[in-house]
Amino acid sequence: MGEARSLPPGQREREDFPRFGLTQFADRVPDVPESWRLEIHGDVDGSGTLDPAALAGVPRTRQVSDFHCVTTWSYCRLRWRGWSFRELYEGVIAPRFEPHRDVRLVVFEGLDGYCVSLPLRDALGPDVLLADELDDAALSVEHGAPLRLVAPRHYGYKSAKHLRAIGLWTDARGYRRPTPWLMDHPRARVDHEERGNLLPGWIFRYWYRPSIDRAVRQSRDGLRKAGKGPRA
Ligand SMILES: Nc1nc2c(c(=O)[nH]1)N[C@H]1C(S)=C(S)[C@@H](COP(=O)(O)O)O[C@H]1N2
Ligand SMILES: [Mo]
Repeated sequence: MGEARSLPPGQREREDFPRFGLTQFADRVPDVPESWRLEIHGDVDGSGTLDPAALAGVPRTRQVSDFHCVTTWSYCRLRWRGWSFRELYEGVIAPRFEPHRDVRLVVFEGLDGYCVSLPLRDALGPDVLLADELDDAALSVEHGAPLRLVAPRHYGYKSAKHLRAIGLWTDARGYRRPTPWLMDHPRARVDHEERGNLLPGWIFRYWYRPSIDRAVRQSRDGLRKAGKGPRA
């Protein structure tokens, strides 16, 4: 056994990093394009898309971070590579797309139809990345190719995979939540155990834990049925 690690409240370390998600997304494995393209829309004056060439002036960055799913499993020391969302926002998105001054919500939209929001102040946090590499390899489809969000201080459901668009909004009208309101905390901070709304966070532990094995199986079967993995 390795040295004892302190995990956030209610979390348990897993030995593997499974493909994971809501059951309704298990079978929606997107066809991964050769290269990514991100539509930027919402309460912005500019319009259009970003691609890797548009990020040429933004330095690439590496980050080692732990990943905490709201269902209570954690996987430690993932090695991501990509771009800091803050640097991308300040260096490219803000000057090019001119978000309205009172934009406060960022909506991340996936090729599989998944959609999740973070307050802009959280998305601009120091360790939020758009990642295209994991553990020194191109991001695989199971973990969100071609490009995904990595927001380690927030539960995993905020780290949208397979990004296709980012919405910048002054309010929540551009947001269709992926789950019932009860399960979608606006911030979902791991160290505050913000697992959901209304009830204290720890109550959700006992509700989520029994669902993990089944969700892992369904996610794995979804990949198989799509003929896309998992990697050996
Ligand atoms: N596009 C998309 N992003 C998603 C999901 C999803 O189903 N689709 N599931 C979320 C959930 S609940 C978790 S825990 C993580 C899982 O990331 P992984 O599959 O790389 O382990 O992705 C999050 N981002
Ligand atoms: Mo999750």
